[in-house]
Amino acid sequence: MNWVEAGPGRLIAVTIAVLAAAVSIGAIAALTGHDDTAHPGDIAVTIRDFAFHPPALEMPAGEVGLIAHNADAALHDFTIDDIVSLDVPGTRIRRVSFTLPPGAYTYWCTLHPTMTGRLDAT
Ligand SMILES: [Cu+2]
Repeated sequence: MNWVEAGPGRLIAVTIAVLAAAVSIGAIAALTGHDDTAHPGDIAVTIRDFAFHPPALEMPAGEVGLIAHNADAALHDFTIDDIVSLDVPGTRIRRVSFTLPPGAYTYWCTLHPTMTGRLDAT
């Protein structure tokens, strides 16, 4: 009945391997700064079919939290020139915060320049 005795040892080894993998993934996420958790007051943007939804945003100027959900398979980014650029891999959610002075802006995807939107910060 060796398999009975080997059972728990094997389970512990597998558990340790799984925990080590989980710790590694957590460390990578921390190093790369990925944050896909929405914070209260975040502006939400969805990217779908190579377009931003909504195509226009209004928000108070100042510190802005933006959470972008890329529903496409392709990599996109959310860029406001000289202010922010956020890569959003396919099917992923990414969050970024930045300071936005009052004004009218265009946001766009630098990988697909026909993807644009208008943002008014007051
Ligand atoms: Cu794009």
